[in-house]
Amino acid sequence: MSNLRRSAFGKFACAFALTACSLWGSHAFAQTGYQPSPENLQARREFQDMKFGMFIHWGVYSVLGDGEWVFHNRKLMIEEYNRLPLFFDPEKFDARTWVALAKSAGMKYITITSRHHDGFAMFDSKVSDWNIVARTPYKKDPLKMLADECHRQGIKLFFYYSQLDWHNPDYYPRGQTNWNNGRPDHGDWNAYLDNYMDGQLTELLTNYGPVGGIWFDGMWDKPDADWHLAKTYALIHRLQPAALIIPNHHQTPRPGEDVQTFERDLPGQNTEGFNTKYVSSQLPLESSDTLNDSWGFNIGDSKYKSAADVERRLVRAAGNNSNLLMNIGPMPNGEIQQEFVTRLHAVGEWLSKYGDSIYGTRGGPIAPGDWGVTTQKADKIYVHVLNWNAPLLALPPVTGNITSAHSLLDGAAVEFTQNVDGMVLKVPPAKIEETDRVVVLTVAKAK
Ligand code: H79
Repeated sequence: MSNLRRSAFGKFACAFALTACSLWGSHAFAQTGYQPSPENLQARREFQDMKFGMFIHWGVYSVLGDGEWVFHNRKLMIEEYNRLPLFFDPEKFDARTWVALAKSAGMKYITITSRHHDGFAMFDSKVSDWNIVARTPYKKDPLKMLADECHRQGIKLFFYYSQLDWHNPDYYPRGQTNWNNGRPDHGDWNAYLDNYMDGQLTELLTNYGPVGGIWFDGMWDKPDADWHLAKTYALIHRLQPAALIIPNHHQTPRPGEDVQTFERDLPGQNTEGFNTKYVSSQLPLESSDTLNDSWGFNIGDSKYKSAADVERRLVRAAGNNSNLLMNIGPMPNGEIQQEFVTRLHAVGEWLSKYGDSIYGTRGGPIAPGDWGVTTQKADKIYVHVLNWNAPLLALPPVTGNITSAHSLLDGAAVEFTQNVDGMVLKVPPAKIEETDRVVVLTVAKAK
């Protein structure tokens, strides 16, 4: 989605959110009585430990270099869009390179579009021929190659799955993103959910080995529909109990859901106008964003975030007890543009020095502020000083005695005082281009 789109629907989104809240107030559509399995709870903890993931938007839309909403934005007809797969032949796609890039960036998981709102399956689906193997000259299943490679390289793989479908006639009645693209004015909604969608989810959770989870998107297109969530969620948890359900519906989580994700926002912030301010205290949290201003490959988008910007976002996410899922849109030939690669390498370089203060941590005991955030792990509190120019930093009290403080980067001792009112740190002066000054506090175990 381009920045243009985002600014255009801000107001509409608010009205939409209110309606959706009232409709979803009851848990009628969720997996009632859901008790996460031990494997699922373990997977949630592992998810929180990973902290940093790679989001990938890749589909036949990538051919046009105009983002993943191009079908809708250009109001194309079905028979016009049907030509796109004919040109999708990613001869340079190499799963090993993609997974290696994620690893070199310090990312621990990948979430890739198995199908976006165009409904086009980027995997070998028997449910419909609207898929990469049946319709493109490539004829292969990149998700299978990616899954195998992720398993080899120790990266968890999650599948993004759009519940919204602009192509299937059974997605009927159509939702608020509807336009006349040549579909008939009738369709079988139950068949769409129970056969088509659940059928594809069964394929994804059966043919690709252990899957990290399913990242749902697009339910906001029909907020008042019955999405048979209880059935779908139970199916997923039955097929792979450890697979996490991560719905991007921008609403309060419902039973059966395992992670709360926030699109282009930190948890609880709503700068985009479509996120909820409610933050679950139970579920793992995730914040998604994109490395430029588009999700799918956009040839005209050069608004790249700097490596330092990505690092700051990751630190702020961690300080808010959240993961960061950072997106790239690979090119239609299967290559990832150099602008993304250099930035991701730089972030990985940074993480090789600062990763201790991020991976495996949870949000720290001190509320995030403009100055920075804290994370914590075992007997350590990591004070991340992101935006503070004075030599002394005063912080509120924390439980337990601080026995020592040192700079993460060089291990040099950091002067501090602690009393009932809080603590004062003498922050090491910022070196040039230092994104984050991290002071490691060791807390004495309570006796
Ligand atoms: O996959 C990427 C985007 O294509 C997809 N989610 C990310 C991860 C996405 N599409 N749109 N949005 C996210 C934002 C949603 C905007 C909405 Fe609306 C505003 C939904 C409801 C109100 C636009 C206006 C769609 C319906 C009305």
